[in-house]
Amino acid sequence: MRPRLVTIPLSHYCERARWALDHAGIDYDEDQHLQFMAGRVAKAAGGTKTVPILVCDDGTLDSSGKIVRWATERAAVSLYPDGPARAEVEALEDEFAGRFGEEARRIAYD
Ligand SMILES: N[C@@H](CCC(=O)N[C@@H](CS)C(=O)NCC(=O)O)C(=O)O
Repeated sequence: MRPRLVTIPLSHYCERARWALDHAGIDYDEDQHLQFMAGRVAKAAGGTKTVPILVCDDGTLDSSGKIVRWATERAAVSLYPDGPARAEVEALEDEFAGRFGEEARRIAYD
């Protein structure tokens, strides 16, 4: 199955997912929607109301972080360092892409 990435045009989270898939050399179809329509499409595909989501053989990955981790498992060169440094990178990633990133985009949208 060719993966389908549901996105909106202006989104750092969608760009993050695209970047990880491109880095891993994974071919996918981008299914882009206007902001106010994307939530419905994401939910219908089994995700939450946010994008990006990736619909693939492994199911529906409903956050950019899950997509990055899925992509890195398939990449020739990992996106993460080996050893204990990986946990440190993932913690920073979770912090910046978690509440901080969500609040930052809320302010930007408003
Ligand atoms: N933690 C999620 C956040 C995704 C997110 O907040 N996406 C925004 C676009 S940048 C969105 O779908 N907003 C619509 C909404 O919150 O209803 C991720 O990493 O994918």
